Amino acid sequence: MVIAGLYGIADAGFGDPVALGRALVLGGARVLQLRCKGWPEARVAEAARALKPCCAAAGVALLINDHPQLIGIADGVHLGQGDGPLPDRALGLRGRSTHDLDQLAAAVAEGADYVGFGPVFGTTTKEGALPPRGLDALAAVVAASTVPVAAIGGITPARLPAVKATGAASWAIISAILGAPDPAAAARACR
Ligand code: TZP
Ligand code: MG
Repeated sequence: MVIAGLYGIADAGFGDPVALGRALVLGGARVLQLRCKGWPEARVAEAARALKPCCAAAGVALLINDHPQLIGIADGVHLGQGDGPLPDRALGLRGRSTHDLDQLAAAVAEGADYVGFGPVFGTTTKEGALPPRGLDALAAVVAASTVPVAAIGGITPARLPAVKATGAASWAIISAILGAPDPAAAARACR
């Protein structure tokens, strides 16, 4: 499984993450992250188990945000800067959020399979998000990275051509898809 194309995020802040995740897969996401901020781990595990068959059938990599110990029930995990060490490579894909070139270098050195980079543009979805990094910083990270880069933060269909032009392997989008009346249709517009 690879990190490429639309990276959908089933964010429980926007509704039932299982229903949202299925809509994202239907809409052509190639990677799906389950993001349930503040949920107890058992409930996150239950949602991941519910999403796994649909992701497996579509060949979509299912990644769990914030819960490295759940890696075995998905295809991998996505961890932020403060989420501790990456689990063993043999257990699945391990992604790390990064915000600058130093964090990129550290993530590559620790063996991350891919990195997230952002916020590229302003976002209201992530609490405490750093100021926008911009397209030039994204392009610099893409050029320096030896692993796939998933751009994140404020990405919309209108901004997608400029994001793709940086060479980013993947683009993660939350509000422009999950805030739309028909998330599957919105996802199709972001492939
Ligand atoms: N990490 C950096 S920005 C962000 C996260 C989780 C939120 C992205 O959401 P949106 O709505 O696509 O800006
Ligand atoms: Mg985290």
